[in-house]
Amino acid sequence: MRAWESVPVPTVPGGDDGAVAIYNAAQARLLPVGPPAGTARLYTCGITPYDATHLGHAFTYVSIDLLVRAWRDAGLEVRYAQNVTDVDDPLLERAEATGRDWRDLAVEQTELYRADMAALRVLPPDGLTAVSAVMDDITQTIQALHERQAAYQLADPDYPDWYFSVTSTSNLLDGAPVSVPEAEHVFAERGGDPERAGKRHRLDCLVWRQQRPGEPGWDTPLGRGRPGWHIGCTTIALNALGPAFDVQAGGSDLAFPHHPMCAAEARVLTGEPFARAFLHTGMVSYAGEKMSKSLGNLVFVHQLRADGTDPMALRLALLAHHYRSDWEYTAEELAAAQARLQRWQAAVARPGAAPADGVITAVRAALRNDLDAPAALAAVDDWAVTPGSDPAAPAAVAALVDALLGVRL
Ligand code: 5CA
Ligand code: ZN
Repeated sequence: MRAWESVPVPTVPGGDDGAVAIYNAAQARLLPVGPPAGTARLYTCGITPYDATHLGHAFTYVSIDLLVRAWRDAGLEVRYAQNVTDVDDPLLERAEATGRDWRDLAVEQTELYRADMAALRVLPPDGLTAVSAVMDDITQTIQALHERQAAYQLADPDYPDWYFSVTSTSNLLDGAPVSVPEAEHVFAERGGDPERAGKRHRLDCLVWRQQRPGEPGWDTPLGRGRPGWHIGCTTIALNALGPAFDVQAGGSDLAFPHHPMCAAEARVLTGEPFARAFLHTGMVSYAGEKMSKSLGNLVFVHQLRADGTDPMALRLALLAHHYRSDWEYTAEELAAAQARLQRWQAAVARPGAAPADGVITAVRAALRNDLDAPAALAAVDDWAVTPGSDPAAPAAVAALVDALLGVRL
């Protein structure tokens, strides 16, 4: 399905040489991501469409947008796929609790998300793929896993669900940011069912769930039911990008088990790695807790917009935090970003200013160095207070800030 309207991205001179590096958790160091030339391939885990778009989501997608923009600045094309998890427990539970059809809820919330992303000038993926639209593909993926002895059906007379066998490939916990004892706990917290009787391994993840009363179901050779969470992203990413694509991105709450599960399933299917690198964004909290749908401590982008917040000020408030840091949103953050936006707007409205070369180099270097947005903002702040008389500089810096930071002044 369609994503959202793109915005033009100005070209900033001098970007063609050099690579973008991001922090690689498995190797605990910075590594270049993307090919030296040609097309970079990115998969971003999309929303589960209820309670969209809160500031945690916005931080994640604005941070990932920096990678897309840095790649483009380095002369690469970007092939970019993103899913919408419109068939999963939390969405279905919310629909049930509020007496709504899950499809209506998903459509409404996806539309809000699109409008918020467009307002924040996040460059769109090539398309959004709803899990509900690819049931045949997902079924085929599970059948292919089954043929390779990596998926099995439970001998449960009521609900013979299908599971992915985590021991069918190299250790799932290799490179995972959790210790073995933690893994089951985190797995259970994030939708897993370690206690389910009859599984071969407690971490085996559900890939196909037979229909329960009141739940949606699709008729497939696996039975009438619906897919588990991870298999949707595995299928959508492989079909859109092929194996060994450059980056899979999402919040750090996906670092386990979601991303390793996707990777393990894909490795069995293709014999190749899934993503070459993962990008995990920090968690935004509010009022002392991680901003989350289950806790309900949410600040919504559409609410701030309706209250008259300039989306560019909001974008600057998000960019003031490095993508890997966890941070707490406060109203003061937004006020500070609003003030910065006004300073920058005044600076680019000057008839002349300090030459742009230095700030272009600094912003570009900061972003190529693990998407260091706070360092990039500091470089623009410095330029804005430096006097000068270069008549071309204000427009050049406005283009720089637009192209690389996505902030239109
Ligand atoms: N549909 C799945 C991914 S396949 C999902 O996690 N959906 S979500 O709606 O819960 O989250 C969408 C994205 O926002 C994910 O990348 C998630 O990691 C990220 N996210 C969720 N909450 C926060 C938060 N408080 N701070 C930062 N990012 C968050
Ligand atoms: Zn995902």
